[in-house]
Amino acid sequence: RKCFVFLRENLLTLLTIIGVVAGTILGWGLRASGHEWTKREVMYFQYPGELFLRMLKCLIVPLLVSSIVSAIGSLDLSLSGKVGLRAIIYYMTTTVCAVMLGIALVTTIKPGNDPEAYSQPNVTKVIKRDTLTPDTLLDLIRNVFPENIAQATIASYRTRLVYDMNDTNMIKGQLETYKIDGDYQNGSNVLGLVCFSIVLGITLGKMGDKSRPLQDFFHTFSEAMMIITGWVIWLSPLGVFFLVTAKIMEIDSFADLVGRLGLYFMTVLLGLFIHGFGTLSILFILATKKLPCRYIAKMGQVMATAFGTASSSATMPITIGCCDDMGLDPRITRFVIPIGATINMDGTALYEAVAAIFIAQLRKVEMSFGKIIAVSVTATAASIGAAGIPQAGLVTMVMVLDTVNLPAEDVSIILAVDWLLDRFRTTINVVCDALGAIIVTSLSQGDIEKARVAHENDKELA
Ligand code: DAS
Repeated sequence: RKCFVFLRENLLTLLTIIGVVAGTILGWGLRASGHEWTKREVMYFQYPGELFLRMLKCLIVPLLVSSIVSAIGSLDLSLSGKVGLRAIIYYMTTTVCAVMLGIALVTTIKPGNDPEAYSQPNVTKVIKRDTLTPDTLLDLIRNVFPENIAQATIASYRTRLVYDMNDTNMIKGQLETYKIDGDYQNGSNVLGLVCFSIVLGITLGKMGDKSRPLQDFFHTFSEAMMIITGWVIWLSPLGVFFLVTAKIMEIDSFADLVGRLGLYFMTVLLGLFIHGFGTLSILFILATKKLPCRYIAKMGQVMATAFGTASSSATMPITIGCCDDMGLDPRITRFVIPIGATINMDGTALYEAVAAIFIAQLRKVEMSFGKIIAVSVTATAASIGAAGIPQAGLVTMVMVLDTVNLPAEDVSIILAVDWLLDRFRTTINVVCDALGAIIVTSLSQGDIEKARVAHENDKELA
């Protein structure tokens, strides 16, 4: 009977995990068939998965804006200020811990000191339409103030991976730097949308009863988005099945995975594991006085979707749904999860620090203490600026390489294993966001109670 209840409650998660495994098997079989798959043929396999991903991405903007605006509007302003501050402190603490852990591991294990690792670099020709200027940190701040919020969801990058649709060896994506509307932008503009939503939420809160109809609109709109999420989520098993199949098909060789990039791959995985199940668990226990395992056990669907889609933004609606199922205060989760999915990417920060120092080791570049500090700062900034889309961390890596005077095209050295590392770091990004929502809710219980009592008293006096 217990097994039946477990299966019923976790049916979708189990089906999604089966989707990932089946996709891996089919992809492997199609690769082993000996046929030289072109990007176009792979794209046809990926097509159903792409439609699933687009449905989730389509929910990001309406859900993000309506959730943040209605959450802040429904909390009294002093409470939303405290909740926001706790969330930001949690995000910064976990990201800095992740970067420091990554640096400690890569400077101890030294995966790049293996001379043959760089003997046949996977470096592809780089179309440098323009030199990368180091004002990438300024891009980050620039994105906070989008000039047009309707464009805010476009993850506009100076550098991106482009593929030749008829190329059969797709992993050698070309790095292309290009200008966007005559203006450099690097990173995701969703940051701007989050900031606009916070300002609008605070404004509606300050307007009091005058803004009640608009607050009710955003609240209802957010609930409607969550209902649609509940429908889309049932497509996850099929969606991740096709996404994983296509991804496995296009990998030209696994040799890198176990060969020259194997030690680098294991260093990043070890870091993600220690951070996810070590650092985060310790912070969780310190903050909530509870063990995280029973919460993480309820995050199966969230982790499977994050792993299958490699997109924390696309997983965001499912993360919010998971927090609702855990009985968390929706006003807190709808405030902190969209912000966390946008700026809190611990897995990405750890990975960028490790990868940049790994490449520096390959190139025999001396990493002085000052350079390591510079890598820490830019890896943190790059993870904040990275969009929650596949391989966003690889692209913002350019910002970190800039700092240690490494050429942008060196990104292509680690390209061969990035598609798999991306899935692991996205899963850690999402788990960290969900644990953050639980921690902030737990730390805010007292304030929520005080605000509720004050609200009751006001009503009695009125
Ligand atoms: N795939 C990104 C995400 O969705 C992470 C990354 O590319 O580093 O979080």
